Amino acid sequence: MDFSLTEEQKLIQQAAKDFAQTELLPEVIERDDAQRFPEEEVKKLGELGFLGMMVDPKYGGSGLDTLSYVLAMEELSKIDASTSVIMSVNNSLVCWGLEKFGTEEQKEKYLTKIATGEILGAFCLSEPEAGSDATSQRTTAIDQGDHYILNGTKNWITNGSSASVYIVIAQTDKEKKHRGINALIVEKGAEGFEIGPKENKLGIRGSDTHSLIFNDVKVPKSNRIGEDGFGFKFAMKTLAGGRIGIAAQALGIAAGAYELALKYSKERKAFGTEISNHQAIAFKLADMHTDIQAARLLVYQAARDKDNGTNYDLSGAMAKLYASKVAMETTVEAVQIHGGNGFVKDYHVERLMRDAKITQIYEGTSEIQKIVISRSILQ
Ligand code: COS
Repeated sequence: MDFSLTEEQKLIQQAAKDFAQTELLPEVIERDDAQRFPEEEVKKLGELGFLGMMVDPKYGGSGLDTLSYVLAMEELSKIDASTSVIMSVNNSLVCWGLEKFGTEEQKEKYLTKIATGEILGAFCLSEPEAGSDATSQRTTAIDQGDHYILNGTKNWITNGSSASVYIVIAQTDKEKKHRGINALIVEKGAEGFEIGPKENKLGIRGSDTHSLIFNDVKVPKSNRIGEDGFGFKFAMKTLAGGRIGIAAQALGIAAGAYELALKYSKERKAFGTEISNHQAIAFKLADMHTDIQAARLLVYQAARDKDNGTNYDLSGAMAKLYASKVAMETTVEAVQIHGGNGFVKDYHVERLMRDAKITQIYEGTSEIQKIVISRSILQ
């Protein structure tokens, strides 16, 4: 496996690193505290082409590969996982699905604006009673000839209030179970579409997470993505790629916490020497470094699989499962290395620890990844 980066990939990585340092770092603690959406920062991300990284330039995207996207996600997530999830959802859950399965009309109308960051997109699958058990959709999209009537509630939607376009998964024909599900494009402001209150979260507090309520919302049939009944497969295929983005986010969170812990351990003194000279700390750093590199290889491999046209259901699930575990473990150890300072906000690691947890939950919990992995190896 050769993961040597091209000049272009190195440039993207550096651009993301610079952006994170100059644009995200200065107010990241305040945004987390106040649960403030990074509006200006996201606008700039769009201008730099980070919101439609893999989209064909003819639809306003940057035309880059998945590995470039992963490199950018990693760098941004080292500093600000709230901003990186906004970017991840826009790229992998909205742009990718629209470009791959949308009609030309849908691409021209929606993708071109979402890929440039002029507007944001959201992906709406989870419900109060259908998160992991995604086939049990209670939201209904009843066929009325030339349109659908959408009713139901979606939960924990990233970009919930900041998006302008929502891809909503809903059940059209209950008898057909998952084969009766559709994916519909719903515009903000549609009559009967209400944005619920913002969630008060443990981590990624700068991203806006909302429930969404649909009350007899009329959606034209031209806004359905794919054939009738394609919605569940659409969601699964889209999430398979989304998981690579979240794996990269987890990797970045882990790497960010490790870098802070490494630096701190060389500055902080205890028992007459820098704490990095104590084996108790040095061994923690050795474990963190090894785990992060192993996670990085899995994440890059999944990205490569996607770029090479190889099936990435398995590699993406393994990358997410492992990188999110490493993110959780590494951030806990980074707080430990910082001691009392790790427990206060100024040192950033407590935030990274809070942010890490969601990577084991969203876009398929770790338990769901194990279902995907075990089914794949046992088939
Ligand atoms: N790509 C394409 N199709 C897929 C797929 C994939 N990665 N995974 C499943 N499918 C298809 C199957 O082929 C099957 O279709 P057919 O019956 O036409 O062959 C259909 O989807 C249903 O699959 P399955 O029977 O495996 O469904 P299960 O109910 O057993 O659930 C899991 C499968 C658990 C993998 C799925 O429900 C899942 O991923 N859940 C987690 C959802 C999630 O990530 N939620 C977070 C919300 S977004 S933040």
